[in-house]
Amino acid sequence: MIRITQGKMDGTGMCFGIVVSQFNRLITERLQSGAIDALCRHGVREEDIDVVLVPGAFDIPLFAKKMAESGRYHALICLGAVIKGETPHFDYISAAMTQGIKEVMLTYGIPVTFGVLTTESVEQALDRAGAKLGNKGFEAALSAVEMVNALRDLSSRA
Ligand code: INI
Repeated sequence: MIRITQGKMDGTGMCFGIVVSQFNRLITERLQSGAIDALCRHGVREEDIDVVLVPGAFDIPLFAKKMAESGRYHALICLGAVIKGETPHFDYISAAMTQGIKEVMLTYGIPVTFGVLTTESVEQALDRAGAKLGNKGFEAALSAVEMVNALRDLSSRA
């Protein structure tokens, strides 16, 4: 029989850390609200959500690492907005941040989801932070809940 593992969308009893960049705060505060909304709608209690504000997207991996090290969180959610039109070092910041977030996830073995927008313009970022194209913060939080449950399911079968 084929065994299919898919995480449930139920965050009851789980604890989440959210690392949010303050750069482009108009956008990241919307991602943050989206993520908190997603968690609360899926059974997570407000007291089980910790938000850490960092200066910019480049700084996210260090704080994600510290939070993962603490052992307190079932998953972490990383939120930010790097906008190409505003920074000549867009590629460096995006690459370092992406790689850093991935490293934390694989080192600590907990889901560290990626809700960092990398866009050409502020308009594109706003579209993905609750306007025309959904809210990537909400999606990153949902993915975190789903992955925690999928990992549990997988380890219960091993
Ligand atoms: N940080 C961002 O999150 N988004 C940006 O668009 C951005 N730009 O444009 O430079 C940005 N820079 C700051 C960077 O992430 C760090 O906070 C800074 O270099 C200090 O480490």
